[in-house]
Amino acid sequence: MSDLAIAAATRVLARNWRGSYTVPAAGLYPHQWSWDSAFIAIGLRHISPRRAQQELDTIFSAQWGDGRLPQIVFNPRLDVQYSPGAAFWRSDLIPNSPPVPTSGLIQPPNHALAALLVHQADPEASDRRRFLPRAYDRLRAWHGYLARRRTAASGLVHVVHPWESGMDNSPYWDAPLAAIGDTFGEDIPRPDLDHADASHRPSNAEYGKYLSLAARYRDHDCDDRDDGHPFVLEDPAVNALYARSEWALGQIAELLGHDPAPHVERARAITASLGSLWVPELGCYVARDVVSGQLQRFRTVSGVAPLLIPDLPHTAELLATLEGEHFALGRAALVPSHDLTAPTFDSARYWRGPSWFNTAWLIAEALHERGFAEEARGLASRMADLGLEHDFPEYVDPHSGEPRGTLRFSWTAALSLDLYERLHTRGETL
Ligand code: 9WN
Repeated sequence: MSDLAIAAATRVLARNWRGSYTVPAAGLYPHQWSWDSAFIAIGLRHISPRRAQQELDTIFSAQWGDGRLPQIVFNPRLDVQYSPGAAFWRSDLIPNSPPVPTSGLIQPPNHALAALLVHQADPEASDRRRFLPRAYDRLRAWHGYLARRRTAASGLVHVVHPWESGMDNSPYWDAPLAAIGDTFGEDIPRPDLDHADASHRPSNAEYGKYLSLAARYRDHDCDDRDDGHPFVLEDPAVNALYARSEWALGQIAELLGHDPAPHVERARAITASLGSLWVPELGCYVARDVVSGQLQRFRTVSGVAPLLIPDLPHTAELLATLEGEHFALGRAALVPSHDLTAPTFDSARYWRGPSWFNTAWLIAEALHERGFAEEARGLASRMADLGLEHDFPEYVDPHSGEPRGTLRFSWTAALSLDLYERLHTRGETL
């Protein structure tokens, strides 16, 4: 990446900016997405700390009464361009929903980590606008929701829909979705296929299950009290981000003169609970289907994401898994979303093989934090270059590095920019 590249990434973020938030991609994703906004804020802080704060403030302002941060905040004027949209969710009819139309689902909790990084980019600007105290209240309510409504007896947070994991068609979800009889019928709206190749996207069969699960959750008022809900899964990356974000909340608490101990305790408790998802033969964590009790024995990028957590017992094994034949760190383009050697691997389709820039950023950050400086630097600089080379693609083929999905994707631009700034402008060791 060069100055030219910084300008190109900045242009993508300007093009996708909608006045108070950034859309993930102009055509395919025309609304605000929760974990996208947190990743985008991490890059925006280098362009404008004020805009990065605003990005997070906008998602916070759509917080539900129960503390959840919604997967999507809709722009109702663009409703037909994305499915399922505001008319499907009709969130105004659901108790606890905010005044703006949103989805009832959630996405992974990366927001506290983003809020801390945004604050640190310009503490004075943050203090002037009282960003951190405001964010802390919102984030405590958000994590409170996860603890109260989404934590099972195992001590782990569960997702009730593949979309909540952010890794929508991961092989983790194959068996749990197959066990669900209901589907949405034949008439499945797919406006996404106007913007991306069908072979890069989830199948119609998967969409049928996605829609029927979402409709069921909505029809139970999204209240998390539906004991028969057929999809309840514990995902390693969701829990890793939750734990990492609790560590970040602890740091935020300290900066604000509050007691960090409750956050550190919660982070440690999640880390201990994650032990039940560790599979030694695979050398990584896996997801558990709470309904069937079965571990979903696949190697995915989610299963190596716990490397993000300080004091993790399996750090060395995770690095070995990343560097081995399954993820080929340093040889494959970025970090494949799924095991390169698995029969279920598909180099083009969404979360079943292609490498994504947000997970590459998380792994680079994790390697950096765990002290694997050379590996972190290698991944970070490849990521910054690859984004620019292909006009900031949504994901890439892990063998060839060729672009897949849509282009000018916001988190690709934002996170490439972040790594470039840290490596070259600030001279971080990353
Ligand atoms: C459903 C917006 C989102 C990302 C997800 C990614 C994809 C949506 C979709 O796009 O999911 O939320 O329509 O496919 O899987 O991680 O947040 O970029």
